[in-house]
This record gives sequence, C-alpha cells and structure tokens, in this order.
Amino acid sequence: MKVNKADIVISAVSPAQYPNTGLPEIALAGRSNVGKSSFINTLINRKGLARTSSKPGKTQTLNYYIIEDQFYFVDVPGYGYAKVSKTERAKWGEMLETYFTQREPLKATLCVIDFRHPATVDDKQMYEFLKHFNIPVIVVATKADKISKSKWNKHVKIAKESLGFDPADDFVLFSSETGEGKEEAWSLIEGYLKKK
Ligand SMILES: Nc1nc2c(ncn2[C@@H]2O[C@H](COP(=O)(O)OP(=O)(O)O)[C@@H](O)[C@H]2O)c(=O)[nH]1
Ligand SMILES: [Mg+2]
Repeated sequence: MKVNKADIVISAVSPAQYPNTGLPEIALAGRSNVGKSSFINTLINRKGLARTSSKPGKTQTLNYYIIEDQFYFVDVPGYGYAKVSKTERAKWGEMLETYFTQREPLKATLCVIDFRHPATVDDKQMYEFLKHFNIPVIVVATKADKISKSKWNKHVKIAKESLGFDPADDFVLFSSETGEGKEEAWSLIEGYLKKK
C-alpha cells in the first residue's frame, strides 16, 4: 500500500473510546521496546508518527492510527512491564483480553518479537493466547539488521523453536532500519484487509 495519509486517531484508555467506523483493524502485540512503533512508522514511511522510545513505555493505552482512511493499525503497548502495580497490570490484562477476544473489526495481529534473541515466556504466552482464540497471527521478527545475514537461518530456527511457531502461520523477517520485510508485511496485511 502506498501511504500518503496517516494519523493518530486516539490513545484509548477504555473500549468506549475505540472507533466505531467499522474499518478493519490490524493490531501489533509485543514486548515494550521490541519495535512496534518503529514497524508502523516504517510501513507508512513516516519517521515519527508512532511514538518510539528507547525507554520501556509506561502509558497503557491502545493507540489507533488510521491509514489511508482504509484501516487502523492498533499499537498495543508491550506486556512485560516492570514498573506498574499488580492492580494496574491486571486491569491492563483484562482490557487486552477483551480487545483480542471481542473486537469484531480485528482482522489479524502482528506478533512482534526481537530477532536477536529467543522468544521470551511473555512472547510465547501472547502467541499461544492469540492462537487459542483463533486470531490470525503474523509473526514479525524485527531488528534483523542487528544480526549478520550469515546467521539469519540459525536465528530463524531459534526464534521459531522458542516461540512454538505453527508452520501454518506467516513469519516475516523485518528491520525498520533497512526496510527488510516491508513489502512482505504489506502484502500479508493487505491480504487480511481484503478478507471479509
Ligand atoms: N536497529 C534497530 N533498532 C530498532 C528497530 N526497531 C526498533 N528499533 C529501536 O528500538 C527501540 C524501541 O522501538 P519502538 O518502536 O519504540 O518499540 P515499541 O515499544 O515496541 O513501540 C527504539 O530505540 C528504536 O529505534 C530495528 O528494526 N532495528
Ligand atoms: Mg511503541
């Protein structure tokens, strides 16, 4: 998709604030700092639309970006927060569960993992959760630029094994630095957007 138009719509703190346009949604799930915001910025060719940070984020909101008036990217801030209270974490977990299990316009979720390291317990849980609820998943292994190409095969194997990857799913090797995987990601996303 050639993107000329992209805007943040809302940072939603509660379901009442989710858009009611009925436009399809593509969510991004993954640990804080893994590269979700960078992924969005890379796909839409905008450096700073989705906020990126080198610090793990604190805000617990679902960030809706409208793309070409056609669909939303929903940036779901990372699980695995160290600094939030138990109560806050439980509340956040509930909000995510409700979103992922009941959100009708949700077409697919990008499960974003760090290509440099094996998937974490949190990554695996998120992946299994999405699979359990039959939510279409695209695994995006990002920061590929940090690994030399000669080691890519080995890292793909490690990533898949540690995640318990289902070969029926799609796996995209990605880098927001080099644009690796950008076209492949777009073509998979567009495939889901076309599905009824
Ligand atoms: N080298 C490299 N750095 C990345 C990549 N993607 C994200 N980063 C960096 O990782 C940090 C966290 O990225 P961000 O997109 O904010 O992660 P988020 O918390 O998942 O939204 C930032 O410093 C980014 O510049 C990538 O593909 N390659
Ligand atoms: Mg982010």
